[in-house]
Amino acid sequence: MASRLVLASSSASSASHVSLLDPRTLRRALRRSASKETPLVIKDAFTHIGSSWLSDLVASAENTHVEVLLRENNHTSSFVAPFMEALGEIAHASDHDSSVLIVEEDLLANSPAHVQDAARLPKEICAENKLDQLPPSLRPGTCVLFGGAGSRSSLHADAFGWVGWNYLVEGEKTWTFIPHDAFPADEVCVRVPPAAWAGDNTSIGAGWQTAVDAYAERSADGTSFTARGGTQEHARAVEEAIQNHGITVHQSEGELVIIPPECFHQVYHHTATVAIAGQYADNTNWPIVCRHVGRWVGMPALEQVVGEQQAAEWTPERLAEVAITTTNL
Ligand SMILES: O=C(O)CCC(=O)C(=O)O
Repeated sequence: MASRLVLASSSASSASHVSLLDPRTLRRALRRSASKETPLVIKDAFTHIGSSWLSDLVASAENTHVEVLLRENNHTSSFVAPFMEALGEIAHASDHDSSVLIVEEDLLANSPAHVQDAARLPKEICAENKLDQLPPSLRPGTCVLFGGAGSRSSLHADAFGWVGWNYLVEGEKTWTFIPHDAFPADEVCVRVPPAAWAGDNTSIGAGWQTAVDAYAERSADGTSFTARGGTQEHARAVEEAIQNHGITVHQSEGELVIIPPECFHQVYHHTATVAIAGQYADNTNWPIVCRHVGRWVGMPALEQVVGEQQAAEWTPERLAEVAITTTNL
Protein backbone atom coordinates (compact mmCIF):
# COMPACT_ATOMS: atom_id res chain seq x y z
CA MET A 1 0.00 0.00 0.00
CA ALA A 2 1.37 3.46 -0.88
CA SER A 3 2.28 5.83 1.94
CA ARG A 4 -0.48 8.36 2.08
CA LEU A 5 0.52 11.05 4.51
CA VAL A 6 3.18 13.03 2.72
CA LEU A 7 4.30 15.89 4.94
CA ALA A 8 6.46 17.68 2.38
CA SER A 9 3.67 18.23 -0.12
CA SER A 10 0.76 18.54 2.28
CA SER A 11 -0.55 22.05 2.54
CA ALA A 12 -2.15 23.81 5.45
CA SER A 13 -4.47 25.66 3.09
CA SER A 14 -7.61 24.06 4.50
CA ALA A 15 -6.81 25.40 7.95
CA SER A 16 -7.22 29.15 8.40
CA HIS A 17 -4.54 31.11 10.21
CA VAL A 18 -5.68 34.11 12.27
CA SER A 19 -4.32 36.31 15.01
CA LEU A 20 -5.90 36.96 18.40
CA LEU A 21 -5.13 40.61 17.69
CA ASP A 22 -7.68 40.72 14.84
CA PRO A 23 -10.91 40.07 16.81
CA ARG A 24 -13.46 40.39 13.98
CA THR A 25 -11.65 37.94 11.70
CA LEU A 26 -11.06 35.69 14.69
CA ARG A 27 -14.76 35.51 15.61
CA ARG A 28 -15.77 34.72 12.03
CA ALA A 29 -13.07 32.05 11.75
CA LEU A 30 -14.10 30.42 15.05
CA ARG A 31 -17.73 30.24 13.95
CA ARG A 32 -16.77 28.77 10.57
CA SER A 33 -14.44 26.28 12.22
CA ALA A 34 -17.14 24.98 14.60
CA SER A 35 -19.80 24.59 11.93
CA LYS A 36 -17.71 23.34 9.01
CA GLU A 37 -15.14 21.20 10.86
CA THR A 38 -12.21 23.24 9.59
CA PRO A 39 -9.25 23.40 11.97
CA LEU A 40 -7.91 26.82 12.87
CA VAL A 41 -4.45 28.04 13.85
CA ILE A 42 -4.36 31.12 16.10
CA LYS A 43 -1.25 33.21 16.67
CA ASP A 44 -0.57 35.58 19.59
CA ALA A 45 -3.02 33.73 21.86
CA PHE A 46 -0.84 33.06 24.90
CA THR A 47 1.55 35.99 24.92
CA HIS A 48 1.11 36.04 28.73
CA ILE A 49 3.01 32.73 28.99
CA GLY A 50 6.44 34.01 29.91
CA SER A 51 9.83 32.32 29.81
CA SER A 52 9.56 31.17 33.45
CA TRP A 53 6.12 29.52 33.03
CA LEU A 54 7.51 26.08 32.20
CA SER A 55 10.18 26.06 34.90
CA ASP A 56 7.59 27.20 37.49
CA LEU A 57 5.24 24.40 36.41
CA VAL A 58 8.00 21.79 36.52
CA ALA A 59 9.27 23.02 39.92
CA SER A 60 5.76 22.73 41.40
CA ALA A 61 5.51 19.08 40.26
CA GLU A 62 9.07 17.82 40.73
CA ASN A 63 8.21 15.45 43.58
CA THR A 64 5.11 13.97 41.98
CA HIS A 65 4.53 10.87 39.88
CA VAL A 66 2.87 10.81 36.46
CA GLU A 67 1.41 8.23 34.11
CA VAL A 68 3.67 7.68 31.10
CA LEU A 69 2.21 6.35 27.84
CA LEU A 70 4.72 4.18 26.01
CA ARG A 71 4.21 3.26 22.35
CA GLU A 72 6.45 0.47 21.04
CA ASN A 73 5.95 -1.38 17.75
CA ASN A 74 2.31 -0.41 17.44
CA HIS A 75 1.56 -1.36 21.02
CA THR A 76 0.65 1.17 23.71
CA SER A 77 1.11 0.56 27.43
CA SER A 78 1.41 2.81 30.45
CA PHE A 79 3.37 2.95 33.69
CA VAL A 80 3.70 5.35 36.59
CA ALA A 81 7.07 7.10 37.06
CA PRO A 82 8.57 10.02 39.00
CA PHE A 83 7.83 13.17 36.99
CA MET A 84 11.49 14.24 36.62
CA GLU A 85 12.51 10.77 35.39
CA ALA A 86 9.66 10.82 32.88
CA LEU A 87 10.79 14.24 31.62
CA GLY A 88 14.31 12.83 31.17
CA GLU A 89 12.87 10.01 29.00
CA ILE A 90 10.95 12.55 26.93
CA ALA A 91 13.99 14.75 26.38
CA HIS A 92 16.55 12.02 25.66
CA ALA A 93 15.07 8.55 25.11
CA SER A 94 12.04 8.90 22.84
CA ASP A 95 12.00 8.12 19.14
CA HIS A 96 9.53 6.94 16.53
CA ASP A 97 9.86 3.23 17.42
CA SER A 98 9.75 3.67 21.19
CA SER A 99 8.05 6.90 22.17
CA VAL A 100 6.75 8.40 25.39
CA LEU A 101 3.94 10.84 26.09
CA ILE A 102 2.51 12.36 29.29
CA VAL A 103 -1.06 13.74 29.34
CA GLU A 104 -1.91 15.03 32.82
CA GLU A 105 -4.68 17.18 34.29
CA ASP A 106 -3.28 17.19 37.84
CA LEU A 107 -0.02 18.98 37.00
CA LEU A 108 -1.74 22.23 36.15
CA ALA A 109 -4.50 21.87 38.74
CA ASN A 110 -1.84 21.58 41.49
CA SER A 111 0.44 24.35 40.16
CA PRO A 112 0.69 27.90 41.59
CA ALA A 113 -2.10 30.36 40.72
CA HIS A 114 0.06 32.42 38.33
CA VAL A 115 0.92 29.27 36.32
CA GLN A 116 -2.78 28.32 36.09
CA ASP A 117 -3.83 31.88 35.23
CA ALA A 118 -1.37 32.12 32.35
CA ALA A 119 -2.72 28.85 30.92
CA ARG A 120 -6.34 30.04 30.73
CA LEU A 121 -7.95 30.31 27.29
CA PRO A 122 -8.21 34.01 26.33
CA LYS A 123 -11.71 35.54 26.52
CA GLU A 124 -11.42 36.64 22.87
CA ILE A 125 -11.73 32.96 21.94
CA CYS A 126 -14.43 31.92 24.40
CA ALA A 127 -16.04 34.62 26.56
CA GLU A 128 -18.04 32.18 28.68
CA ASN A 129 -17.39 28.45 28.69
CA LYS A 130 -20.67 26.59 29.12
CA LEU A 131 -18.74 23.49 30.22
CA ASP A 132 -17.85 25.41 33.41
CA GLN A 133 -21.54 25.42 34.32
CA LEU A 134 -21.82 21.63 34.29
CA PRO A 135 -21.73 19.73 37.60
CA PRO A 136 -18.06 19.34 38.71
CA SER A 137 -17.98 15.59 37.97
CA LEU A 138 -18.84 16.27 34.31
CA ARG A 139 -16.43 19.16 33.79
CA PRO A 140 -13.32 18.33 31.75
CA GLY A 141 -10.06 19.85 33.02
CA THR A 142 -7.13 21.52 31.28
CA CYS A 143 -4.23 19.14 30.50
CA VAL A 144 -0.52 19.61 30.12
CA LEU A 145 1.08 17.33 27.52
CA PHE A 146 4.78 16.47 27.38
CA GLY A 147 5.60 14.50 24.23
CA GLY A 148 8.86 12.85 23.23
CA ALA A 149 10.10 12.90 19.63
CA GLY A 150 8.12 10.35 17.60
CA SER A 151 5.24 10.19 20.07
CA ARG A 152 1.68 10.51 18.86
CA SER A 153 -1.81 10.64 20.24
CA SER A 154 -4.36 8.03 19.26
CA LEU A 155 -6.50 8.74 16.21
CA HIS A 156 -9.74 9.85 17.83
CA ALA A 157 -12.63 12.32 18.02
CA ASP A 158 -13.37 14.01 21.33
CA ALA A 159 -16.50 13.52 23.39
CA PHE A 160 -19.47 15.78 23.71
CA GLY A 161 -19.10 18.00 20.63
CA TRP A 162 -16.89 20.42 22.51
CA VAL A 163 -14.32 22.59 20.73
CA GLY A 164 -10.79 21.45 21.62
CA TRP A 165 -7.83 23.81 21.88
CA ASN A 166 -4.15 22.95 22.05
CA TYR A 167 -1.39 25.52 22.58
CA LEU A 168 2.19 24.52 21.76
CA VAL A 169 4.61 25.96 24.33
CA GLU A 170 7.64 24.18 22.86
CA GLY A 171 8.43 21.94 19.89
CA GLU A 172 6.96 21.01 16.52
CA LYS A 173 3.90 18.88 15.74
CA THR A 174 1.82 17.79 12.74
CA TRP A 175 -1.93 17.21 12.97
CA THR A 176 -4.11 15.14 10.65
CA PHE A 177 -7.82 16.03 10.73
CA ILE A 178 -10.66 14.10 9.07
CA PRO A 179 -14.22 15.51 9.18
CA HIS A 180 -16.55 13.27 11.17
CA ASP A 181 -18.84 12.21 8.33
CA ALA A 182 -15.86 11.31 6.11
CA PHE A 183 -14.41 8.91 8.71
CA PRO A 184 -15.43 5.21 8.85
CA ALA A 185 -16.20 5.51 12.57
CA ASP A 186 -18.78 2.70 12.76
CA GLU A 187 -16.31 0.32 11.16
CA VAL A 188 -13.08 1.13 13.01
CA CYS A 189 -13.94 2.88 16.31
CA VAL A 190 -15.03 2.12 19.83
CA ARG A 191 -16.86 4.76 21.88
CA VAL A 192 -14.97 6.07 24.91
CA PRO A 193 -16.58 8.16 27.64
CA PRO A 194 -13.97 10.57 29.07
CA ALA A 195 -12.16 9.10 32.08
CA ALA A 196 -12.68 12.36 33.95
CA TRP A 197 -16.40 11.70 33.91
CA ALA A 198 -16.16 8.44 35.84
CA GLY A 199 -16.90 6.47 32.67
CA ASP A 200 -20.00 4.95 34.24
CA ASN A 201 -23.65 5.80 33.91
CA THR A 202 -22.96 9.43 34.79
CA SER A 203 -21.23 9.93 31.43
CA ILE A 204 -23.46 11.91 29.11
CA GLY A 205 -21.23 11.82 26.04
CA ALA A 206 -18.44 9.73 24.54
CA GLY A 207 -15.58 10.13 22.09
CA TRP A 208 -14.53 7.77 19.30
CA GLN A 209 -11.19 5.97 19.17
CA THR A 210 -9.55 3.57 16.73
CA ALA A 211 -6.61 1.19 17.08
CA VAL A 212 -5.35 2.40 13.69
CA ASP A 213 -2.23 4.59 13.96
CA ALA A 214 -2.02 6.87 10.91
CA TYR A 215 1.65 7.58 11.76
CA ALA A 216 2.67 3.94 12.36
CA GLU A 217 5.40 3.60 9.74
CA ARG A 218 7.67 6.46 8.85
CA SER A 219 9.61 6.66 5.59
CA ALA A 220 13.41 6.81 5.82
CA ASP A 221 13.43 10.56 5.08
CA GLY A 222 10.72 11.15 7.71
CA THR A 223 8.33 12.89 5.31
CA SER A 224 5.63 10.27 4.83
CA PHE A 225 3.74 7.76 6.95
CA THR A 226 1.69 4.59 6.50
CA ALA A 227 -1.21 3.56 8.71
CA ARG A 228 -1.11 0.28 10.68
CA GLY A 229 -2.96 -1.16 13.66
CA GLY A 230 -6.37 -2.78 13.99
CA THR A 231 -7.11 -5.07 11.06
CA GLN A 232 -5.68 -4.51 7.57
CA GLU A 233 -9.16 -3.49 6.40
CA HIS A 234 -9.38 -0.92 9.19
CA ALA A 235 -5.99 0.56 8.30
CA ARG A 236 -6.97 0.69 4.62
CA ALA A 237 -10.31 2.36 5.38
CA VAL A 238 -8.54 5.00 7.51
CA GLU A 239 -5.91 5.63 4.82
CA GLU A 240 -8.62 6.12 2.23
CA ALA A 241 -10.49 8.60 4.41
CA ILE A 242 -7.28 10.56 5.00
CA GLN A 243 -6.32 10.48 1.33
CA ASN A 244 -9.71 11.80 0.25
CA HIS A 245 -10.64 14.15 3.10
CA GLY A 246 -7.62 14.60 5.39
CA ILE A 247 -6.36 18.05 6.36
CA THR A 248 -2.74 18.35 7.50
CA VAL A 249 -1.74 21.16 9.84
CA HIS A 250 1.80 21.92 10.98
CA GLN A 251 1.91 23.49 14.43
CA SER A 252 4.94 25.49 15.53
CA GLU A 253 5.89 26.83 18.92
CA GLY A 254 3.55 29.62 20.04
CA GLU A 255 0.59 28.51 17.89
CA LEU A 256 -2.82 27.51 19.17
CA VAL A 257 -4.73 24.85 17.22
CA ILE A 258 -8.54 24.80 17.41
CA ILE A 259 -10.06 21.32 16.99
CA PRO A 260 -13.59 21.44 15.51
CA PRO A 261 -16.37 19.54 17.33
CA GLU A 262 -16.43 15.77 16.68
CA CYS A 263 -13.66 16.07 14.07
CA PHE A 264 -11.25 13.11 13.97
CA HIS A 265 -7.60 13.94 14.59
CA GLN A 266 -4.20 12.47 15.36
CA VAL A 267 -1.05 14.36 16.34
CA TYR A 268 2.59 13.51 15.59
CA HIS A 269 5.37 15.04 17.73
CA HIS A 270 8.48 15.68 15.59
CA THR A 271 10.53 16.87 18.57
CA ALA A 272 10.14 16.91 22.32
CA THR A 273 7.07 19.09 22.97
CA VAL A 274 5.17 20.84 25.76
CA ALA A 275 1.53 21.79 25.21
CA ILE A 276 -1.56 22.90 27.09
CA ALA A 277 -4.92 21.48 25.97
CA GLY A 278 -8.49 22.23 26.98
CA GLN A 279 -12.00 22.41 25.64
CA TYR A 280 -14.97 24.75 25.54
CA ALA A 281 -18.57 25.10 24.49
CA ASP A 282 -20.26 28.39 23.61
CA ASN A 283 -23.18 29.37 21.38
CA THR A 284 -21.30 28.33 18.24
CA ASN A 285 -21.12 24.63 19.16
CA TRP A 286 -23.85 24.26 21.82
CA PRO A 287 -26.34 22.78 19.27
CA ILE A 288 -23.69 20.14 18.45
CA VAL A 289 -23.24 19.42 22.19
CA CYS A 290 -27.02 19.02 22.62
CA ARG A 291 -27.28 16.59 19.68
CA HIS A 292 -24.21 14.64 20.85
CA VAL A 293 -25.63 14.16 24.34
CA GLY A 294 -29.10 13.39 22.94
CA ARG A 295 -27.71 10.62 20.71
CA TRP A 296 -25.56 9.16 23.49
CA VAL A 297 -28.27 9.02 26.15
CA GLY A 298 -31.11 8.29 23.67
CA MET A 299 -33.18 11.46 24.02
CA PRO A 300 -34.90 12.46 20.75
CA ALA A 301 -35.81 15.97 22.01
CA LEU A 302 -32.12 16.76 22.47
CA GLU A 303 -30.95 14.84 19.45
CA GLN A 304 -33.14 16.97 17.20
CA VAL A 305 -32.06 20.38 18.46
CA VAL A 306 -31.47 22.70 15.49
CA GLY A 307 -29.87 26.14 15.67
CA GLU A 308 -28.50 28.32 18.43
CA GLN A 309 -31.88 29.63 19.59
CA GLN A 310 -33.34 26.19 20.23
CA ALA A 311 -30.10 25.03 21.84
CA ALA A 312 -30.12 28.04 24.19
CA GLU A 313 -33.25 26.62 25.85
CA TRP A 314 -31.01 23.82 27.11
CA THR A 315 -28.91 25.49 29.79
CA PRO A 316 -25.90 23.40 30.88
CA GLU A 317 -27.63 22.69 34.21
CA ARG A 318 -30.84 21.48 32.50
CA LEU A 319 -28.92 19.45 29.93
CA ALA A 320 -26.87 17.66 32.63
CA GLU A 321 -29.86 17.04 34.86
CA VAL A 322 -32.07 15.61 32.14
CA ALA A 323 -29.30 13.57 30.51
CA ILE A 324 -28.08 12.07 33.80
CA THR A 325 -31.66 11.17 34.78
CA THR A 326 -32.13 9.51 31.38
CA THR A 327 -28.89 7.48 31.61
CA ASN A 328 -29.92 6.25 35.06
CA LEU A 329 -33.36 5.04 34.01
O1 LIG B 1 -1.06 16.83 21.24
C1 LIG B 1 -1.39 15.65 21.28
O2 LIG B 1 -0.59 14.72 21.24
C2 LIG B 1 -2.84 15.25 21.37
C3 LIG B 1 -3.76 16.40 21.40
C4 LIG B 1 -5.18 16.04 21.26
O3 LIG B 1 -5.56 15.02 20.75
C5 LIG B 1 -6.17 16.98 21.75
O4 LIG B 1 -5.79 18.06 22.26
O5 LIG B 1 -7.39 16.65 21.63
